[in-house]
Amino acid sequence: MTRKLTLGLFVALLAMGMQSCGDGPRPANKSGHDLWLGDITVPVNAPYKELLTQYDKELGDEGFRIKHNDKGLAVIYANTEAGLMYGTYHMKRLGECGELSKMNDEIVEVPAYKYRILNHWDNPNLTVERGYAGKSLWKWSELPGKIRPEYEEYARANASIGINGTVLNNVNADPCMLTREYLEKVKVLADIFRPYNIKVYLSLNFAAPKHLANLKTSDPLDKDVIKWWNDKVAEIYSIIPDFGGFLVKANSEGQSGPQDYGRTHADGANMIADAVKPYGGIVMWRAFVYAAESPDRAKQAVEEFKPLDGQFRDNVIIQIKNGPVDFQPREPFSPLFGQLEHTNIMAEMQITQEYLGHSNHMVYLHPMWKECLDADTYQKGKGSTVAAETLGKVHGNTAMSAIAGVTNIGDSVNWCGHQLAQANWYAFGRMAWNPDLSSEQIIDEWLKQTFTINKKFVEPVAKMMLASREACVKYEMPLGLHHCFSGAGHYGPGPWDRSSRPDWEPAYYHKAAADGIGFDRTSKTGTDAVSQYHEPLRSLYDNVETCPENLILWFHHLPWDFKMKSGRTLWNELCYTFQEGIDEARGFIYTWESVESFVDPQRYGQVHDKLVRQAKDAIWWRDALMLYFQQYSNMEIPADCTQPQHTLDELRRFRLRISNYETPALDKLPEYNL
Ligand code: GCV
Repeated sequence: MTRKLTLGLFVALLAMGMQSCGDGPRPANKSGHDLWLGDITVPVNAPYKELLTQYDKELGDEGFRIKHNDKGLAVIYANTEAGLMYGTYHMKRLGECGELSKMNDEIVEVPAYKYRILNHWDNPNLTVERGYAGKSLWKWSELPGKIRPEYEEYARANASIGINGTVLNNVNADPCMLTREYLEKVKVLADIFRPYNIKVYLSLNFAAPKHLANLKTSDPLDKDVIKWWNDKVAEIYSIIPDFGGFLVKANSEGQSGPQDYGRTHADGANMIADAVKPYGGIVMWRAFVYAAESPDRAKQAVEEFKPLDGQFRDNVIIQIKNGPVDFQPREPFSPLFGQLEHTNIMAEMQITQEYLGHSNHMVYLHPMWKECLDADTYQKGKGSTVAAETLGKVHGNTAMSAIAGVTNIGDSVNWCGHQLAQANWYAFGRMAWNPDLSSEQIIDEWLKQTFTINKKFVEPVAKMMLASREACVKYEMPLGLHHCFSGAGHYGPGPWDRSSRPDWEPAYYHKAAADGIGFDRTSKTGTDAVSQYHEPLRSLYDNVETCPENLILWFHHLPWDFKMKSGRTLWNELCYTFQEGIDEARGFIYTWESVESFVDPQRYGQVHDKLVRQAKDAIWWRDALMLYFQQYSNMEIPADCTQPQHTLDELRRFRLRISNYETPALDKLPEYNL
């Protein structure tokens, strides 16, 4: 049977599709990777496209208009080639989704965010930090000589969803990326991506002057250091004239930074910003900072960055993770989104599923990201949503709006490790183009372009995927629990795990004890993290009566018999919420089985195996957390819940030996009956 795309997005270009490897017709893509069918060339001078001779302000540099001309032909109009390309993809998408009739009305599309960027956490040695789709796509040792077809396929896929920038290497950056040798390799990728309106960026290692030039210091105020960066940036732009700029992780998790020299984040960011400014480059400076000594990691970004508000150059953007801790299945939005007024800010979402079951679990992430973007910070009253803040609308600085997603892409034949995880890559791009699109619309588009437009497939699978994020929250960390992960690769539960740092131990976050569970972040008895939120949120979160129950253990430490809105005790509420997660994960298997006839055997089987593991992991999570917490609560798991299949001792003895660059094989995990 002909199998259609794996990445709906990819549709865009042609009436083509991506397909799995293995039996069945080979795709026409050159890499043999799991990609497009058919010819992918977009004829740039096709008659249905017209470059405008007078600049149309409404469309800007990347937007397009589709309308009928006097001959009744639908024509794409744009100010730029990029706009025409995006318009073509749009038309193709409508065609693939069976929605060409939408072109009966005029269509105007303009991307919401100016910078729509993927972040790769790829290392020069081909490992990918928190990457669960094989090795890095970038084969550095072969470049610049050998060019793999995947590079252009990657560019096309991204262009079809509007991505216009990519940071090629890990934020834990190897200084070698800035050597002439590597820059020549980067140039090759930049040249391939350019026709697709995609700029390359690099993560830099702040100590590069010491590493690469043997300078005694990397102090951002040292004149030799400043000169070194200026010269290095000039060299980069001489090789890659449209280089986008840098992403920086500084003074975080052991990375070097300006604080090593008694300087501030602003000193460091501005030094780099000044170097790239003449070339139009930008600096994305991460706010992911925390120190072991702090009593509350969730507060530290605001504590460090708020005092620096207004001190950053206008080409610096502070890149903030969606939540205040670290990409947990559910966090409240990071309060830093509502705390800066004179500083550009952007959101960083994680597309790779570090904390959501790696590429073993099917979790459609758009609802999680949208929850963050739609959240109201109330910084300037109602309507100051995270989206509005990061679009620059709250403070009237829209010129530098940006959003980043840490990718889930590797050299795996299906690109993302799980056949359905490509939906998250797709969703990120579509969201960056238009944050108002609903989760429903995006998954509908992706499924239609990737599998079939048959409703009997699309409706149940969309429903399943739409439910998957909430199910993951329920079976991993319900009611605001967070960071109960095993230190081994952040896969599976490890509420008992110990580490070299207190804030790397789950007990720092769940605080389970005889008197109850949860992190007290209230104003009177806790860390007062609630006060980093504006009213009415501050009071809402502070008061246990009004705090939303899906975040209650994020903000409150509560007794095991605390009465929940359902009338149950907290203990029972935890048990039953886990149970819902387990039941939903089991249900995903039945849904998938019900659509078997619409999917080729290979993709069907791969997804089925992983859904089975996902449901087993759901029980594993419940067993581990509740058996561990039971030591403190002395309460029983209700008889009508699935009963534990392993003892606490067995689970504690289980060791998953994986690094931060791997996902576990399905047969290396604890066995469970479903
Ligand atoms: C790239 C978390 C991850 C790290 C990651 C870090 C970051 O701590 O576990 O692997 O490092 O976030 O975002 O910098």
